Amino acid sequence: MIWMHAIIVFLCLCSIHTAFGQDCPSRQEMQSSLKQVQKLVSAHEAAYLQSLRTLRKKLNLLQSTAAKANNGTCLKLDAPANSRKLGRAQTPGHEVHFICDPGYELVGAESRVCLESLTWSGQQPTCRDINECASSPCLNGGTCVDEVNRFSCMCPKGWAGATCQSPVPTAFVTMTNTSAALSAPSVTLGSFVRPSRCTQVQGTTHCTCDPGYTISGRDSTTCIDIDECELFHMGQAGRLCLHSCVNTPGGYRCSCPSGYNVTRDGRNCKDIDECATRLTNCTRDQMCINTYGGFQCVRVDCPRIRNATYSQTSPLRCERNPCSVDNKLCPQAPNSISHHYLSVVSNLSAPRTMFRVSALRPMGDTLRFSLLSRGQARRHFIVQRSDRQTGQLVLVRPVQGPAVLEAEVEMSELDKRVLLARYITKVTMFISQYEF
Ligand SMILES: [Ca+2]
Ligand SMILES: [Ca+2]
Repeated sequence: MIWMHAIIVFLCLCSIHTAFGQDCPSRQEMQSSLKQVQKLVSAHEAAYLQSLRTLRKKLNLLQSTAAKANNGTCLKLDAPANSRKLGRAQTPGHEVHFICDPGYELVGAESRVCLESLTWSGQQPTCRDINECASSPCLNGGTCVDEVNRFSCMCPKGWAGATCQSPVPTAFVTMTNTSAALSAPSVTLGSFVRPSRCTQVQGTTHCTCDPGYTISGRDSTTCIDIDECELFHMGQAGRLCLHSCVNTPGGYRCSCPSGYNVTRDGRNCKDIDECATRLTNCTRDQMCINTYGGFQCVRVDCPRIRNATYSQTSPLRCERNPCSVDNKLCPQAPNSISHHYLSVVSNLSAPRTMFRVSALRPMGDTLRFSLLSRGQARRHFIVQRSDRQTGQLVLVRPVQGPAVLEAEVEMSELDKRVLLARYITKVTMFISQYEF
C-alpha cells in the first residue's frame, strides 16, 4: 500500500510543477525517481511475503499442537445431568448415545458422532424433569405436586387415596348414627357395618369388634369395616396388591387383569401360559407365542422376491436355495432369514441386551452387524458388537406397552471387502400392558 502512495505523490509533484509554469523534470530525473519507487515496491513485496510465511508457520504449529493434545480423538464427552452415556469410543466415526434417568426426558439429539475434525456433531442434549402433573392426575379437586419420576396429590377434605379417588369413610359413621342404618344395616351398607360387642368391667364399658372391623369413632356400639386397600395404598413397596385391591367386609382381596391369575400369596399376578394350557385358537400352521397377559399366533412365511427363492428349513428359519450361475442378483439376497419372538413386560429398564447373533464358522475376514429397521425400532434399539464374532441387539430406551416392536439385525460376512453372505434376524418383541 505504501508504494501506491509513493506513486500518487510522485504524479502530484509533476502536476504542481506544470501548474506553476515550470518545466517537467528531465528524462534522467524521471528515470531515477522511477528506480527509487521500484526499489520501494520490491522491499515492501519481500516484507509482505516474509510476514505471510511467518503466519503460515504459526498456524501449522497451532494445528499440530491441537492434534497432539487430542491424540487423534474427540474430547471426552460427559453425560448431561440425570442421564447415562452409552458408548466410550472417541475416535472419528464412532457415536455415543444418551439415556435420561427415569422421570426425565431428553431435549436435543440422543446421539453425537465424533467427526473427522475431532469435534462432536450437534449440541449437547439435556434431561428435563417430566411433569407428571401435566395430565392432571389428581381427582376431586386434589392439588398435584410434581416430584422426580412420580407425583403426589394433596387431597381436599373428604377425599383420600393416591389420586384422591376415594371418599373418606366418614359416610359410614354418619349413616350408622341414624336409626335406619342401625335397624337395617345389611340393606344400606351390606356387611361393612356391624354392632360391637360390649362388656361391663368394674363399671366401665369395653367394646370390641370382629377382626377386620374397628369402632366407628363416634359410636362405640358400632363397628365399621377397615378399608385395607385405602389404608395401604401408599407407595409401591407397601402396596397390598400388585394390581388392584378389592375391599371386602372384614377383609380384602387382590385381583389381576384378564390373562393373569392371582398367585398363591394372594398378592401378585402371574401370567397364564395359554400356549401350554391349549387355551388358544391358533391354527395348525401357526405357532403359539405366550405373552404377558395374553398370547399370539404367528406364522413364518419365507420371502418371495424376484431374484431368489427360499425354503423353510425349520419353523422359524428360511434359507436361500442355490443360485443359478447366470443369476447375478441372487447372491446378493440374504442367505437366511431367522425369526425370533420375545415376550417382555412394559417399561423394561434399559440398557439391556435383548438378543445376540453370532457366526459359528465365519468364512471371511470381517463380520459386520447392523440394524436394518427404521422408525420406532431405531428409537429403542441399537446393534453393537459384543465380541469378534457376536453382535447384540440392545434396548436403549424403555418401551411403554402394550406394543409390538420389530427389529431387523443384519450380519454380513466379508472377505477382502467382498461380500460373501448376509444373514437377517427378525426379532419381534411383544410388550405387555402391565409391568408384571
Ligand atoms: Ca375390608
Ligand atoms: Ca400369557
